[in-house]
Parts: sequence; C-alpha cells; structure tokens
Amino acid sequence: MPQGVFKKLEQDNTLGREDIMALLNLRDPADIQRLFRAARQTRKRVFGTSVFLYGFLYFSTHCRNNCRFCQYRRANTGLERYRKTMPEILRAAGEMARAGVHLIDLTMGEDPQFYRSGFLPLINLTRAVKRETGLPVMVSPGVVPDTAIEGLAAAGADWLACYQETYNPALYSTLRQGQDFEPRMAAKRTAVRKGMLVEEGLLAGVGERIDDLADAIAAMQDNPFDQVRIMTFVPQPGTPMATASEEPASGAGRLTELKTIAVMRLAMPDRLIPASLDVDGLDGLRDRLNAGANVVTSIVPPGTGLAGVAHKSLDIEEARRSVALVSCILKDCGLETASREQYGNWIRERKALRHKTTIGAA
Ligand code: SAM
Ligand code: MD0
Ligand code: SF4
Repeated sequence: MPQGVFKKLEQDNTLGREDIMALLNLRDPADIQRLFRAARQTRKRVFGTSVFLYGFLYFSTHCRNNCRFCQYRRANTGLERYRKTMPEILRAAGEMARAGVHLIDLTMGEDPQFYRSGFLPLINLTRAVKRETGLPVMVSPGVVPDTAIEGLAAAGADWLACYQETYNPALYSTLRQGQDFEPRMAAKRTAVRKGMLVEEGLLAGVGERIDDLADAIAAMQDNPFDQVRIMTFVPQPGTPMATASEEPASGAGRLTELKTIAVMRLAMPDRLIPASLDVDGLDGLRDRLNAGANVVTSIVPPGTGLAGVAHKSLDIEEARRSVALVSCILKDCGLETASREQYGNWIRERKALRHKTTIGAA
C-alpha cells in the first residue's frame, strides 16, 4: 500500500483523501522516515532552504470563552492574567523586530477590553505595531465580527489566524465549548475577502481519529488558507482536560503531529507550515523541521512577562525562544533564516495570487 503512494509522490501527483489516509496510517519506522524525506524534498523544491521566523506577542491573557483544552479559559480562576499596555507591547515588538523576526503575531484571549468603540483598541494596536516594526503583522483575535476584520485589514494587518482545531463537528463542540463551528469558518472567509492572508490550525491528541485528520487536511486543501498548522495538545491544570492523556485514540503521541506536518507539506506544497516552539520548546524544533515545516513560530523575548499558550513559560526566561538559537538549529538542519526581503516578497506574491484567483472566480 505505501509503495503506491510513494510512487504517486515521485510523479508529483496531487494527493487525494485516500493517499492522505495511507500516509497518516504509516507505522513502519522506515516508511515514516521516507515520508519525512519526501516532505523535505518538496519543501526544498518549493521554498529552497529558507525558513521564516515569527515573533509571538500574547498581549492579553484575559478571555471570555471556555475552550476545554486551554489554560486561559474563563473558568480557570487559578491563573494569573495580564493585559499589556501599548508602550509595553511596542517595546517587545520592537525588540523582536531588531532581533530579526519576519512577522509579529499579535495574539489575545477574547478580551472585551479590546472590543470597545468598534474594536478600536485592537485596530490601533495593530497599526502602531506595524508602524513601530515595519514588519508584516498577524492578528490572532479569536472570532470577531466582519466590521472588526475590515478595520484590521485597513490598519494593515496582513494575516488573520483563527484555528478550528478539528473539522469533526462533534469533537469541535466538545473542544470549543459554547462556540459555533460556522462563525469561526466565516471569519476566515471574511478575511480572505478583505485581502488578508489566513492561517488555519488543528490540535493533535484531543481524541481525534486518523479519519478526522484526513478530513481536515482535505478541507484545508480546498480552502484558500495560506498557512496551515498542527500542534500537539498539552494538558493544562485547572481545565476539564487536565488529566486527558496526550495520546490520541490512535496511540501515536507526538508522532501524529510530525506525520501530519509531513502530509500537509505533501498535500499543500506551497503553503507555509509552522514548527511551533510552544509545544516542546527549542528541543522540539529539529523534528518539526525534519518533517517539512518552513516557519518557526512562538519566538518570545525574555524579561517582558509575555507568556506562551501550550506552555506558559517553557524556554522563555532562559532566552531559548530566540532568533539566535533558532538560527543555529536551522543551520544544523541544512536550512537558513530567510531575509526580510524574502518574506516580504512571499507575502506580496501570495496576495497578488489571491487577488488574481478572486477576480478569476468572480
Ligand atoms: N484566543 C484566540 C483563539 O482561540 O483563536 C487566539 C489565541 S489561542 C490562545 C491560540 C491557539 O493555541 C488555539 O487555537 C490552540 O490551537 C492553541 N492551544 C491552546 N491551548 C492549547 C494547549 N493546551 N495545547 C496545545 N495548543 C493549545
Ligand atoms: C504559536 N503560541 O505559534 C503560538 C500561537 C497563535 N497565532 C499562535 C499558538 O505556537
Ligand atoms: Fe480563549 Fe483562545 Fe483559550 Fe479559547 S483558545 S479559551 S478563545 S484564549
């Protein structure tokens, strides 16, 4: 069975859902290594050896939602929260820009403080960070109304990140408790219409089946997402999933994340795929790069009190989520940090392509 899929890969054919299933189901270590090798070859063909670096700026950990997997859910009262001020945010963003990241990811819990006056605080923040750093900006605000997305796009936000976590509706409703599937998808479609690039994401180890992962990858192929990710669920104290096993029903642990990264690379060769430092810190970077990722996310500066999501503090104060250390690992893997110009060009070309296909479809 695997032989057939690998043959198809050599002939550069598009992967269908059956092929995706076959690859996700690989068990033999030699086959899995072959999968990772194929993903690296595809990355090299499409992106060369350059990798993009994203600075992560989680500026408010207050949230009105109750996602069962997340430590920042409203019902978790055993957590210290913060809301950074504009000067604090600009200082951290400036520091990361000078260190050499290619983008600033402005992330928040669904904090109503930023919703006042038609989302003006969030929109102003986006504009200010863009002006301060001169870098592309991603906003990860949760689900916000179309008018807010329009305001963010007008303020210069390049990306909207908004993750479904799964495309299985029943699993979705247990994970993102009290939130509907469709408005979350609709926010991404609005961002596309407003000319923004969009990131979609999945969680591994939350009770999904291989079928669910294959459905999600097939759905991602069909949607205009520019960056696609998967992260392994990290159980959080103070949440209903605190004692959940990290092992998915298929029993594959971290391997599910790595195999999915590789399959995403093969199924969607021209999309950006992150290796997040948030799940296993710097020690987990090499495996994710070797599986075919081409963006390193969750670079966080020390000494600012800024937190991660899956891991609030792992590797942050130790200054291990840094451009310098990430660049060393890239080099070890035969890769290199892209130039600012390369990332700017990629964004420009991608937006132009989007414009062309939207016009074409109209
Ligand atoms: N609040 C916004 C939202 O939910 O869209 C943006 C930030 S949210 C904190 C970013 C993502 O972190 C989630 O979509 C989820 O994929 C990931 N995440 C949250 N808790 C996690 C956990 N315990 N383990 C792994 N990833 C997690
Ligand atoms: C990351 N902790 O990249 C961040 C976060 C939100 N856009 C991204 C999940 O791993
Ligand atoms: Fe809030 Fe986002 Fe966490 Fe859900 S995942 S509880 S929306 S911060």
